[in-house]
Amino acid sequence: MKCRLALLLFSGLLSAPLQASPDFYAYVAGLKQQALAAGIKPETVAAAFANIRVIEPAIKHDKNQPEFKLTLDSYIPRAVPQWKVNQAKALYRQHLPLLTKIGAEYDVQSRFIVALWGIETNFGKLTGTYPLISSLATLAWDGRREDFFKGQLLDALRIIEQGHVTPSAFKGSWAGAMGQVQFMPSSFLKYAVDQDGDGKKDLWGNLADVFGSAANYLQQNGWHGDETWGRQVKLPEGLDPALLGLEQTRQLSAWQALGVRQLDGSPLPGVEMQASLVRPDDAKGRAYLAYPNYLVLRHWNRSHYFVVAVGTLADRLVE
Ligand SMILES: [Ca+2]
Repeated sequence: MKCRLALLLFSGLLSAPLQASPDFYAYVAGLKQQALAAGIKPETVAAAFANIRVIEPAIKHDKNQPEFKLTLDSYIPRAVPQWKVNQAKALYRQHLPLLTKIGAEYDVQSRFIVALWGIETNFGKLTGTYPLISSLATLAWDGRREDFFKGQLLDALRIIEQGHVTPSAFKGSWAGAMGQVQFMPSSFLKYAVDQDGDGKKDLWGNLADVFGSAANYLQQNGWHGDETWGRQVKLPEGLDPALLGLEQTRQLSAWQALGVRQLDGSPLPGVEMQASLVRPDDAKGRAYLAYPNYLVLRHWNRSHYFVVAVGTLADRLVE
């Protein structure tokens, strides 16, 4: 009990800097100096940091552990509910000419663009309302991943400097993800495109830029436009668990020979394709064959849950 009390007191001490905002402003003064030293113009730094403040929810979220463990069985129906599938279908039809053009240009099936858009921000509805410079400065100051967020902050300043967005409209998630497909600033600089050619990469308000940037991200990370992402499969009784994992791949015919089947029990597709076998939850959890595009989606977000949600929505919207 004593030990527990000490821990509580200690964690109380740890949260004390939240109130001590002078520390934050001293830290921000240092950030500004580093930005200037990195070549960001003084007027950009002045404008970007004009209303800087601590974003307490960013610290809270960053430390928060999920309260209970989800499994794919409980998560996927929440992440890909029927209403979202319906909406994806309607928006896919609505934007088909633009999506078809962009899909062809980047050699990416446009259903994956719509799926990423739907999973990331509910088709542009939830892009985040936190002022990005303040969120990133808060997370750098908080210190758990200081170097990472400092790097993202410098990239965010470069985005402002390039004139894609005004500092006051520069908003995102508490973690610094921006716009309708939630790029971190470093991804924005690497992969965002000005698809409609108006001189701005507007991932907040311009759908051509949003779709083009998502497609460009996938293409630049090795997307195979003639392959799907993966599929849920049924494993045979007693399959050697050593066969699981993304680090090993086999031809579909080899998985077929090992007894792996489509979920309905039918044979795997008779095409030559490399695949890994993954089972992100426990031995009773869902199993998937992961094709090379699965790895591209994991580059976007390392969570298997994210990848399976995007893949599932992409499949269901063309059902
Ligand atoms: Ca544009």
